[in-house]
Amino acid sequence: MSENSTIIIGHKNPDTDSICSALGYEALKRALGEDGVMAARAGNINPQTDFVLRYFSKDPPVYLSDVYPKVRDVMTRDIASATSKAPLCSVLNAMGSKNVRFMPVTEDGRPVGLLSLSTLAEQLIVGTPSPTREVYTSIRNVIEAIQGKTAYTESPDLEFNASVFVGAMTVESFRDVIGRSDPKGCIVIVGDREEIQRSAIEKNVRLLVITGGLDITPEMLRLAKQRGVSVVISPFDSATASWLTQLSSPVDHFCTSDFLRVSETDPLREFRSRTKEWMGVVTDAAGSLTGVIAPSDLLRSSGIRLILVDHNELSQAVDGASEVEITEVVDHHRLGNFHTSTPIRFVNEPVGSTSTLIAERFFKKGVKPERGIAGLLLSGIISDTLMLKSPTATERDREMTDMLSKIAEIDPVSFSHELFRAGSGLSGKEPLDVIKSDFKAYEVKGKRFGIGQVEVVGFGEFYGVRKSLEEGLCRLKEAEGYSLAGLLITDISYGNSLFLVAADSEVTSTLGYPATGKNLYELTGVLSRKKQVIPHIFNIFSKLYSS
Ligand SMILES: [Mn+2]
Repeated sequence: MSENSTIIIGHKNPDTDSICSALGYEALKRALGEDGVMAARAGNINPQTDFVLRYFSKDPPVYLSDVYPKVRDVMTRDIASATSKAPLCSVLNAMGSKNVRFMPVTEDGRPVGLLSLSTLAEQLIVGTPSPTREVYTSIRNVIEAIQGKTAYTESPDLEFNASVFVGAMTVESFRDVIGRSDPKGCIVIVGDREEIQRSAIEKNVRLLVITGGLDITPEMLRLAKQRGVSVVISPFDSATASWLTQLSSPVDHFCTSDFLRVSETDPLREFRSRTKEWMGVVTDAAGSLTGVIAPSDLLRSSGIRLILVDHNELSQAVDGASEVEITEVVDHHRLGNFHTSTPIRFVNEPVGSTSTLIAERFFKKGVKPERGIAGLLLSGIISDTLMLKSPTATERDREMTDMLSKIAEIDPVSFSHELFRAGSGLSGKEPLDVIKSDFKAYEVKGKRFGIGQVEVVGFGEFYGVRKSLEEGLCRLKEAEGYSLAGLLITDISYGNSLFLVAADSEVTSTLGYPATGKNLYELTGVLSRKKQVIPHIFNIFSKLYSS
């Protein structure tokens, strides 16, 4: 999902109308010059829709399992980072100039640590003396840190474990202290105290730092060269030079490896409950550092906008829809509950399909859909109105069917036979797949029910699989806690339906449909789940569970 994209998406368990209206609306918006518009789907393509897409050589829209805002939608990408071996002092300089208090530390582009000013302060100031005496560094790093001038160096790039000694004591004490250390690990920092300088050189320390910008005598320098002792002159006093020598260590000695690692695809809501100060280091799928995320980023809009087609209830919408901005709705179903903070374009008209509404908008805008898009929209109308036989079909659907079939250059009636044949086929499928292929769930008075619909040509095939479908409905009812799970089997050749249900006894006893077998009802002349079945079930639930 790119930044600032508008996603046009139909309901979960998408049917042909919701897929085709989304693709049609995407085509219209692009024709009108709108950028960043993308059709998507919230579920698998059913066999009928698959037939339609193949017939008109169209790819299915992108599948989105959810639209929850993710870290990648709000994270800060343009950040400074430090490589693990960089001297701490230069990293601190960079942090100062960028005015940041955290900096990710990387090795080969992957985050290995996080340097934080507050923990660094603890380490450097509150730390016990012995750890701060120890430095892992190189002579070159020390020179950079103390702004030193080289008098003589040997192996300046070699990294070594150093103990830092400040020669602020008597020669006797100094010999005593340094005598206990490996001279090749000693950095001695001293002013113009020649006895200490001489003593250090005679001990073969690795590095002698002379502070206060004071020069070394030629004799002492000659001795140092003889002994292979590097000598550097720092403009700083001994205390400052000692402190800065600590800062010459590679940054990975100071960063913590215990930091918050975040993936770009992590949902944002996981971070909303964090109350303490935090900073997440963000990586891509390959594990490379791509940015950081902090509490202030959460205030930023994810930039994702949704256009809902063929539904307006959040319970039917793609997961996460409630957490992003919904900018538009184009639908032909009953109104469900959802609220917006700003006015939006909300189109809800009692026509047979959403594809009708999209097709009308094409013509109203003076845009002629290309042949394939006209075919898709025609398919959406045919599918939802059962080739205009459903009582939901209106004059407007008929008119769009005429106009679209001319552009698509197909005969709608013979095409509709192919379309419904492709979509049916009850046998040889998992019963739950049949039930869920076009399934809608609702809630009334805290009770839930769901009804699927399949189109068939004649009921013969249905009776062969009736038992397994009934078992499937029972399983679904239990799993989802429905008071009623039903399947409407609609014979499009005669315009009749059978209604197979698994329901609580108080529901079945009030259904009022003529039974034609156990849990099976005959709904003569019923084609529309939306118009002829759902309102009835709503009424029953409202009365049954009113208290
Ligand atoms: Mn529809």
